[in-house]
Amino acid sequence: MKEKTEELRKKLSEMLAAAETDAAVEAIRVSFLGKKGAVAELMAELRNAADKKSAGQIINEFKTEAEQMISDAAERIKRAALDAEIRSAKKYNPDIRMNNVRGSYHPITLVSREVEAIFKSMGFTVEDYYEIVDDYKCFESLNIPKHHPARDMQDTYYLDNGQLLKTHTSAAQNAIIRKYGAPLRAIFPGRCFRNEATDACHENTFFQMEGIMIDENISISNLIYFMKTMLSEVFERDIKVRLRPGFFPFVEPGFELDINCLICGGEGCPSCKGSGWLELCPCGMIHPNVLAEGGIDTEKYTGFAFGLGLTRLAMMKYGVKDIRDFNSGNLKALSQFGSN
Ligand code: FA5
Repeated sequence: MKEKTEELRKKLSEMLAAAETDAAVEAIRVSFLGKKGAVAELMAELRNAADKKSAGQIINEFKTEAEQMISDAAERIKRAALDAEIRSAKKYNPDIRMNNVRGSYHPITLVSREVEAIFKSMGFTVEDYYEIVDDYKCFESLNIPKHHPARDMQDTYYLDNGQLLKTHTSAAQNAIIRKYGAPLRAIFPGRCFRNEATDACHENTFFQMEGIMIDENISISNLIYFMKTMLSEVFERDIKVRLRPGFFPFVEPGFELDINCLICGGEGCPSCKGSGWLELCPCGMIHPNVLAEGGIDTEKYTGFAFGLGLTRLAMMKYGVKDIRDFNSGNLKALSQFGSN
């Protein structure tokens, strides 16, 4: 029986390889698995066989294998037909998308990918986090207890269930520190929401990119090195920055890193609210309370964190004068920065 099924398997394989249509495969299926097909004939032979049991098993194994071979061939033909259809559609209409309009990446996506690549090349991983978080994640884990005046800096959208829309990407710090422990290098871009009065440099929905690095002996020099590298690679030219003290309860010491406004060259315009400088990337050494809340041994490890204003960075990089253009859905304005 074994030789017979081997012979049938070979024949079936050759026939299926030569089949080019559904109908051909179906004919082969009937000739092998149909009522009067090759398998049925083998079964009929079984009646007189001495080794009914083992021969029956061989036939059944062949039947299962034949079913699989036939279904694979049918799938191959279906896929080939679909490919041919796509090819012919492209031949007569090279761009089968709507009215030949090509999509393009949003400038925030472009700038985010660029910054991600820079940090990845320096050993940082890119993490993702929720947009809806709880009070603990957004404030308490960051050394901002209830009723702390620092909460007033971020007018928050609360949901009926007590959760809130994250006001800053720092809201992911605790979860990411807890997830990986130390040493750690991670960035996490994300959308943030604040109840802001909007103007040329403030939106109620905007993007930030948080970065944290925790290890032994991390100091302010490391922080400054990484900020400088990132900015010089994004802008590919020398730009003026200034570092001044800034207060955030989750860092100590904390800094405001401002960039000379590239829209007006520092003269003062609506994009920088007339100051010639734009607040871009507050940063600082992570407060020991925040490290401890994330389960880090504060005797052994220190770290820095920054909160890059990604939407503002895109403004400066692409010369967009009004931040509100990014959320406008205006394709004329948004599609000029890069195509897919
Ligand atoms: C924060 O959100 C802190 N979480 C940043 C931080 C992280 C500090 C880690 C220290 C360590 P701030 O509220 O300043 O800080 O926002 C950070 C940046 O986000 C700003 O510099 C700015 O570039 C951008 N940003 C803030 N609010 C808006 C807004 N309404 N529209 C556009 N961009 C904004």
